[in-house]
This record gives sequence, C-alpha cells and structure tokens, in this order.
Amino acid sequence: MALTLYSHWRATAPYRVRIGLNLKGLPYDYAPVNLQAGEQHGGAYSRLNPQELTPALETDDGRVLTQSLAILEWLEETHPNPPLLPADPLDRAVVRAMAGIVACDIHPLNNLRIQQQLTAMGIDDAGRLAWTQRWINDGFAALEPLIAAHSDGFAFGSQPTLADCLLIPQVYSADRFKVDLLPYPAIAAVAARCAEHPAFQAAHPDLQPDAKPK
Ligand SMILES: N[C@@H](CCC(=O)N[C@@H](CS)C(=O)NCC(=O)O)C(=O)O
Repeated sequence: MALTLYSHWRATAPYRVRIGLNLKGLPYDYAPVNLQAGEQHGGAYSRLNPQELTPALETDDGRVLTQSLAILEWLEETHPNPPLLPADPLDRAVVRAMAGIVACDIHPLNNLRIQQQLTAMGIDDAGRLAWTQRWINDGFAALEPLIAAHSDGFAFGSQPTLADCLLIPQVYSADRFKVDLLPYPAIAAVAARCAEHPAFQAAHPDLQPDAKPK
C-alpha cells in the first residue's frame, strides 16, 4: 500500500509518525506542509485535514488518517511486526501512559497555534519560552521515574515502542526550547540510545526534504 505523509520537518507530531513508519519498515512519500507559511490553513491541506494540523497520512485508496497516536495505533494493527506495544496488557498501559504524557500533557500546550496565541495576547519571547519550558519540565518530571523503572535501553524495555516514537520528538523540542536534560538522566539515556538507531536517525528533522538550514 502506497502511503503519503503530510509533514513539516520540525513539527514533532509528524516526526512521531516518521519514526513509526521507519520502525515498521514502511516506505512513504513525503508531502511537506509549510506551517510557518500557514499552508495548513485553507487550501488543499485543510480540505484533507479540516483540523489544519499535521500529520495526515493518506493511503493509495484515498483514505486520510489524522492524529499521530491514531496513525501509530493503525500502523501497529495493520503491520504488527515489529511490535510497538509489549504483549502484556499492563505493560501496554504503561507504554501508552508514557506516550500520553507527551501527546496529551506536554505537546498540546506548546504547539505552534498556542505559541501564536500567546504572542497575540502580548506575551513576549521570554514569557513564551518560560511557558514552554514549564510544561516540558512538568511532563519530563512525570516521565523520568516511569522510564527509569521500565527502561532497558529504550523507554520501555530493550526494543523501541510507541513511547519512544513520542519521546524522541519531544526531546528534540526540549533541546530547541533550551530545557536542561540534566535532571532527567533516564530520558537522556533513552535519547542517546535512539540516536544510534537507523529508524530514528532517518526520521530526524534535519534530514527531511523540507528542512531549513539552521
Ligand atoms: N494531537 C495532534 C497534534 C497535531 C499538531 O498539533 N500538529 C502541529 C505540528 S507538531 C501542527 O500542525 N500545528 C499547526 C498549527 O499549530 O497551526 C496529533 O498528535 O497529531
């Protein structure tokens, strides 16, 4: 099945899906959406995904999937090997909790439209940075003991899971927003391990076709 991923190089939600596709060994076409230029609003992309957020994944029979977690769960159900979730239901719940901390409790408070709204409300650069760091730190403080308890190289166990698909883009964002990882040694160790893995390397923002030089 041919797949097209609508993505923006630096956006973390599409980055999650790129990692998942790579871990599953699934090739895909890359369709850039320039979020800074507002291409998500109006026009062709908003007809594809009326929520005007990336990612969207289009199949060759014209189905469009949205929401990174739903896309990753669909990948897991349709391509079970290698698994992104452990076999035991309790372990699966832990992995989903790790993913949920990023997807529900950190990222929605910090994404582009929130940054734009803070700017519109008169919050300056320093205020926005403090806001963003606050929520990343809150989430990482919750993730750190979970990962420390369950990691054996990756966030849960010795193989990449859904948790790593979510964590690594958030670590990338933490770096961008100057969050110190020193208080989070378990997270930092998982990030270092993932940085050696080809599926994570190929998904890195800097390697995407629409990447802008720093
Ligand atoms: N919960 C959504 C979040 C999607 C999202 O916020 N995507 C961001 C990029 S990381 C986006 O497209 N933002 C565009 C905007 O804020 O205008 C998911 O997991 O897919």
